Amino acid sequence: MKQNIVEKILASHLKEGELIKGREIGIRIDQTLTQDATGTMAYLQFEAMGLKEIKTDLSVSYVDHNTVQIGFENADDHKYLQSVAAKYGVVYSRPGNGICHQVHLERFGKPGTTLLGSDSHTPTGGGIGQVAIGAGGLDVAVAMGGGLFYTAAPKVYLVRLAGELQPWVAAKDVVLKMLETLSTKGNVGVMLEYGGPGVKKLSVPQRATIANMGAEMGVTCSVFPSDNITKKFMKAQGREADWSELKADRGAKYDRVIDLDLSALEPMAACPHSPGIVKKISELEGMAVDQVCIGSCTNSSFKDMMTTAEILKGHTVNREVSLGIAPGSRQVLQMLARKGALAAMLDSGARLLESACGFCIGNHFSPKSGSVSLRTNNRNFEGRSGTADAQVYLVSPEVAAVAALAGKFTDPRKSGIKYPAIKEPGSFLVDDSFLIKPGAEGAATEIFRGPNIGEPPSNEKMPEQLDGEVMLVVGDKITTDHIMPAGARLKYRSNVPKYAQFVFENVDATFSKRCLESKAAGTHNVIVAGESYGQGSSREHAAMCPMYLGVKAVLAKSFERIHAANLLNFGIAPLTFKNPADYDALQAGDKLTCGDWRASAAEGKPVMLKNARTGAPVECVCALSARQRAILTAGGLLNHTTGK
Ligand code: MIC
Ligand code: SF4
Repeated sequence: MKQNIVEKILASHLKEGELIKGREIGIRIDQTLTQDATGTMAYLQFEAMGLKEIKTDLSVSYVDHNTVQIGFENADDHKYLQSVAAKYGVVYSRPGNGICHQVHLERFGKPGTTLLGSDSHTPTGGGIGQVAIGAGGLDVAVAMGGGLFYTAAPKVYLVRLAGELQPWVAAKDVVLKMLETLSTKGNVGVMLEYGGPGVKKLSVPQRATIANMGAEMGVTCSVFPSDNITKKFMKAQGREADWSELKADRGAKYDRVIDLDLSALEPMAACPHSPGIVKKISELEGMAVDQVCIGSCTNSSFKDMMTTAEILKGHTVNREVSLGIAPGSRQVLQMLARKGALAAMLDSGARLLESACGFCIGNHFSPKSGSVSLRTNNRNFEGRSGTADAQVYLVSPEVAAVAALAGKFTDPRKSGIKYPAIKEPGSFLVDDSFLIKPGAEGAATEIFRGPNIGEPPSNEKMPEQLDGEVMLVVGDKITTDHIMPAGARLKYRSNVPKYAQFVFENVDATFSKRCLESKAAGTHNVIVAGESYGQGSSREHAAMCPMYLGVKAVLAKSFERIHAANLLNFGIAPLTFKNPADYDALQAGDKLTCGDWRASAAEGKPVMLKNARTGAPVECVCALSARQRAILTAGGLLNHTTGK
């Protein structure tokens, strides 16, 4: 049978189930990655499951999110992560080594393998030919211990690229065009495969930028072929031995084909407050800009940074603009320093930021009130920058750098600046001294637990009956940033009772307190939502903290993949309305009951709720596999695994 790339990788990793669209499959995971903001809890759960060592080919623990280190909390987490990595056989990437996805692409990504990461942008690895998937920390902990990763066998869409990017048009514009085509919702269960002659015109980092922002479309992953360009990149990283060819069979089938002519694209921006609101730069020209941030896991490769430096060289950043630049990895930073590019950036007036997530997650460099901020990262959700009323636009480094000089949105093709046609280097500077490989001490390593390191929270079994109350009704496209804010709150990731105080903080600041009171009174808390609930980040805290607050169910018109899986993992029922119009009939404060709550879930029957205020039934679907039903009724994956 002719296979596409996705089918080839999935088939060679399939351990349970069949590759029949929509059916649950269990696949073997070759590599895992964690980052500190999700990783600390992932390793605490790894320990709680009683696992003794990792069983993957490679697991890496990165520290890149919480590097601001105000107070002791972040540093406590870092030390915990370092010690736990040494104990269980995980490679530890020290703070300062760079952003997980950028470093993984440079040093570890391997074509044809599977990568599971506790970060929604793990699909960046698709740029090097990996089926790279984002998941909650608990799923990653299970995979580290040798367990399978379960997901629905996907629909595969081919994105057939033709032509070639024109000067000033970037990989970011390709993925913004894709977002315009597919939007940010309705793509659950889809994997994208890029192909066609245009692929040959894209470097590995450009492919990685495109794969990275597949996360914003809600697709499970995006995969590129592994070809000579991939081989050259890996050779330049001193890793030619890890290369293998990967291509679709001629005549392979796809569920949908999307044609995209690279030559026809032009510079674009995603406008506030969604990556899916895409406009051409020519439509935004002239709008004043207050802040520009260049970096993040989407656009911080060597070429992105060299291009930025070349544009800035010999010019001065507009005095009304604050420009921050965060090279994606220590490798990139060291190379910029050696090439003199760092000097060009500093001379122009740029502020150099750490090689970390930083501005992207809003834990520093927040813009001023009501400002316009141009950023090269992947998400512009309201408030994510740390400033509630900032207007964040997502653009390529080329557009960002030109705007930083002009002080306003400028079509770079008309800027008068010479286009910097930077080439990929023939060899990268390889210095792995910030990667600590597990040593001989292994199991004997003592784990460091500072006062910021808590216990993973536990949950009761699913109650037999639901005695529920609607605590909050929210609309469509609620992101995990709405549910569980990051930014200044990030440092509480290892302390669930504290972090839980901030659930829905910017939507309804009373939510957490009300939930705790109602939980104490024995009521089961319920959230009601519209379409595409749980977009964005993979943070399992957006399920774990609501679990701690006594939330037992989320009723929504539809869910995003990672969040739905996280809800299950923490024993919260993700229910979809049989009749979406029932959403309109529900109000906060409504009492919802169900006599055979656990039994219906256990048997996979429709869940019939009763609204005490109206007397009306609310029929919900809980479409789960037998394995998922067992997890839900056990009160979550930790209980299910440990047999509690
Ligand atoms: C993000 O970009 O939102 C994050 C922060 O990287 C998250 C992970 C987290 O919340 O720790 C993600 O994308 O999964
Ligand atoms: Fe870090 Fe931002 Fe990438 Fe998330 S999207 S991993 S916060 S750089």
